[in-house]
Amino acid sequence: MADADLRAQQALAARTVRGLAMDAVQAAESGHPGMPMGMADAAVVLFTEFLRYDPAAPGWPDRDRFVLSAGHGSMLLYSLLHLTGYEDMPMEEIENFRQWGSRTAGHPESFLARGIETTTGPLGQGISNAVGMALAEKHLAAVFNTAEHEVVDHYTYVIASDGDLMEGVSNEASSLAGHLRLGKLVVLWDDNHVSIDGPTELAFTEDVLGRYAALGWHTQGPVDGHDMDAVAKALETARAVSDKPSIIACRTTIGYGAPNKGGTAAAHGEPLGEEELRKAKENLGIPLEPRFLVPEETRRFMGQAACERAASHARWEETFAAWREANPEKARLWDRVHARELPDGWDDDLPEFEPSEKGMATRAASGKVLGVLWERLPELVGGSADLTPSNKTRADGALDFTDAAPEGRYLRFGVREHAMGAICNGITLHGGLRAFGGTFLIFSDYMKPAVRLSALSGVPCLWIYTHDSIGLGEDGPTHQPVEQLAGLRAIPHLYVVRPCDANETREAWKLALMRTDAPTALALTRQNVPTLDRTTYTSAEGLHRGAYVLSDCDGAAEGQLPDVLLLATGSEVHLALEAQALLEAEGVAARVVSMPCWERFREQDQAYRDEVLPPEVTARVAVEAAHPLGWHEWVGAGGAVVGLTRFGASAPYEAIYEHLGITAEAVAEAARHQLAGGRGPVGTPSPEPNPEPAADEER
Ligand SMILES: Cc1ncc(C[n+]2csc(CCOP(=O)(O)OP(=O)(O)O)c2C)c(N)n1
Repeated sequence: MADADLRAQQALAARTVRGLAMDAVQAAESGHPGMPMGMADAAVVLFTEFLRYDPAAPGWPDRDRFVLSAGHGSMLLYSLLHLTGYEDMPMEEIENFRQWGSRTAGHPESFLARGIETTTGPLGQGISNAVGMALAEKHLAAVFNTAEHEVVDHYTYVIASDGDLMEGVSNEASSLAGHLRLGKLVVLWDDNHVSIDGPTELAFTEDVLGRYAALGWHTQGPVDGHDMDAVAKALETARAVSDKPSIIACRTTIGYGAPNKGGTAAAHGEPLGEEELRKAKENLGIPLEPRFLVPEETRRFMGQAACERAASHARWEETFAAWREANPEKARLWDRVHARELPDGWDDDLPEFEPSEKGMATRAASGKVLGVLWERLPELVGGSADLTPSNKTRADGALDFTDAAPEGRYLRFGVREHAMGAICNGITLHGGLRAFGGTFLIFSDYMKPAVRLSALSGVPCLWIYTHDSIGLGEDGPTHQPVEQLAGLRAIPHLYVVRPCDANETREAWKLALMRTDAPTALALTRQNVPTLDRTTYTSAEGLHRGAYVLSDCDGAAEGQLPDVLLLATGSEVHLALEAQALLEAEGVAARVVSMPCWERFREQDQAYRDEVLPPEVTARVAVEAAHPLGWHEWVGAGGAVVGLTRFGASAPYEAIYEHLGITAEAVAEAARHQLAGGRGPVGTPSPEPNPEPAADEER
């Protein structure tokens, strides 16, 4: 197609996108027309000249990735997926924008329609996911490409808004992308000078491109985002820069075409209104009726463009077939990791930990298990947010991923928890890899939005959280999680696993790896905990059912029910066992239930749950060095929870446990109270107010 013709067709397509966005938002009576109208020109150039994709094979592994980081502009993505012929995006979906059961949710959801690479909407996440995708590409290229055949060679393109670039997480991720020289990452920044509150000059006046240059990026612009030649030229330049990620500032007008609302915050997040919509259509040369108009010419052009873009898929299939033929071993690995399957024997002979009273920290056990898995599972990539020695996330001899050694799998995230979360999501979403990220449990708060998105969109990352309680000791209350377990447990689809000893930790890793459609968080101790003798206690494999009877009362074999149930997770399981012994000496029959993963236990059938927690036994005590929130689901309204309703303290951990009343005696006392018909928590300290600040003269 001659250049002038191409531009004319692209302009018509961009106009169609604007029309669809306006109409869909108007029909839904909610949504964001401004961003799709503003970025339609640049996006059409990207989709018709640069992006490599195949609507007939949305999961083609070597496709370019396109991330709409500014997820509120979802109609931009939906329109393009529709116009290029993605099966999941027929016209009914466009017409049902934001309606119950549609694939066209308010913000793009990766699990609702093929072609949506990642769930976006929380600003800053998409661009940070894209860093993970670009990283994954670079690593997989190093692993799978050969001198003869390139089977991994694609770009990651992003459309990001001002809001994306205001969010801290994008800076963290962009900083790492610059450091790692992710040259195939290209960001189109919708530099429209408008956000919700009004002009960006209210709050965002920094030199964004200067900042990105300082982060090690190649920068261009501002270019006129409505000048298709300029956008195309900038994209070409960006692609040619192979040693730095690129950002192109595209100056656009939000709500382009709307005579009154265009260029203002009023176009951002609400329907234009019938009057303004009519005028905008007049302005743009779009017939007012029918709504959702797609001119035949545009449908043909976009279909044709998609076909041309997909030609690279056909070529790739040829290369891929030749590569497979020449590299059967690599091909086997490729098939396995892309299917998210584990290799035969992957869990044979994982470390078995000898019983020991001294025991070991569960973080240490985790490190040992990971050390073995690391060798067996080349799809595992991950690291820590600068706490590698503490988190035990690095296998001996693991190679760091760097620009010079992209075959490395160990990721040095730096002190960037939030970006770590989003990058791990991007890596795992990319396909072919499973990512993990480690930090202290307390700093799960610093990355919670990414953890939430991993759960929402079914991304099977592993979150490795060590230093999981007051048991970390002297670092004090700033570092001691109290409310974090409850917060994480409240995230739907996330498994939160808090193993009680080294062998449960091994099983926790297995559980997490076998879970391929949702994430798992491991909560691990800093301090040593005994390694239980599994000839005395039941097998650690019970962990796979979420909760299990670890130690029953005498007479259980003859069918005797316990008088009281003692429920615990992690390090406090050992307190429950001690309390069991105290009670037994008094003639009280207590059962200890280890409950490492509540979510998993909830999924068991009622019969198993009743077997572990017999409904007849209502005297129940839970112990966990954390906020009691949630435990009443298991102990019942009248049950007791020995937990923490205050912040921790700075001291050797044994002293903290003692002072805060998380002890075996407190558990036993609560059990006695329960058996005497008492209700609720006895033996736990009541919440303490924060200490009064010292008077000035005392400071
Ligand atoms: C983390 C996060 N905070 C707040 C919001 C709500 N929100 C949606 S868009 C937006 C800002 C809009 O400005 P901009 O990013 O420039 O988008 P534009 O108006 O140009 O479409 C905000 C605050 C969000 N989606 N994510």
